[in-house]
Amino acid sequence: MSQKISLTRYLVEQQRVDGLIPSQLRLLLEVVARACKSISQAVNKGALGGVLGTAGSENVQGEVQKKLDIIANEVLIEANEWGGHLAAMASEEMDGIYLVPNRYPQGEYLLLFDPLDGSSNIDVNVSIGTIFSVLKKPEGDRGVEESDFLQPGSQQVAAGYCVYGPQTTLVLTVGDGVAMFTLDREQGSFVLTEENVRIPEDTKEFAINMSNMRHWDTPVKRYIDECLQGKEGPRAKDFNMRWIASMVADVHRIMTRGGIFMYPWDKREPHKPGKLRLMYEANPMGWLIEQAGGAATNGRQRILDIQPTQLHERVSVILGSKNEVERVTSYHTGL
Ligand code: P6P
Repeated sequence: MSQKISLTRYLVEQQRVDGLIPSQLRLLLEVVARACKSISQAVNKGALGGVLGTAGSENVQGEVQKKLDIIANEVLIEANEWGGHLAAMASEEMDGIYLVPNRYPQGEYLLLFDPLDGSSNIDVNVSIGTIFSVLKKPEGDRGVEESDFLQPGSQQVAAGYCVYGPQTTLVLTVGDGVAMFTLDREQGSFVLTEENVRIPEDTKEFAINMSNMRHWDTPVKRYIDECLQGKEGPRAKDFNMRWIASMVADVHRIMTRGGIFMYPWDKREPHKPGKLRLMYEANPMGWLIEQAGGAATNGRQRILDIQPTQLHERVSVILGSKNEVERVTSYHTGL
């Protein structure tokens, strides 16, 4: 049987071979992975763990918080604050940034996360996940401020997600391709199960919430309409549709077999550029998709080139198989 390579060994070898992973970053990634294992345990308990249902509070987005949203957030904060690898954290579930307390050593990284993405699926036992993004703290001895987080996605030094589904799978990039690790519950460790992940440049599968069709902008309506016309239409092929309403699960399917995921701007809240958040959803997912040979835009611009102006800003997201994303983007730009 081929030898199992643990996440720890993978990261040590990546550090040794190409120096892409300084020791502080390797520690950070191992701590985040350990936190995801704890979150996976809590998710798997479900009703038996008393973790289902709402927490009776709202987050900064004005969304009702589920108990597991808060649990996952606390697990990530407590796991990461003492290790000396971080200066501060930011989360979908917290209004402002979280500075590492002075009683702990300060590190050179900033960690951003959506602790539990897809919360609407928690109580119905459908896959959910954790998304995270790592940036470097700007040089200098001054304390970290929120503006230090406002870096384009192209500045990320690591990004990943952990999907809590039939398997618990951690998907990670540090800028040298994408690797997948499956949680071996008997050993309690993540084991390398896929590396150099590649997304097919073409697809026959799109993911979008069709109930919003009447609110979409013309380019999105045109693209989906052409897909729905199938073989008889301009695409000359039939398409399939998926929508799990959990970005992590939809993106994981695309990482595994290709496809295009779209959560575009729509007329319901025209002042908002989109529903999904740039800093801790679109940026990490966009980098992972690009690292696997796909593309990620907001319809007009590469996601990773967007200069953030607010920590919780939203963005229109079109990502996945390169040729499909480029087609949708061309319908927006006319190029
Ligand atoms: P809708 C989950 O709440 C989320 O942020 C993403 O994970 C998911 O893709 C999207 O929202 C689902 O949104 O409007 O279809 O419920």
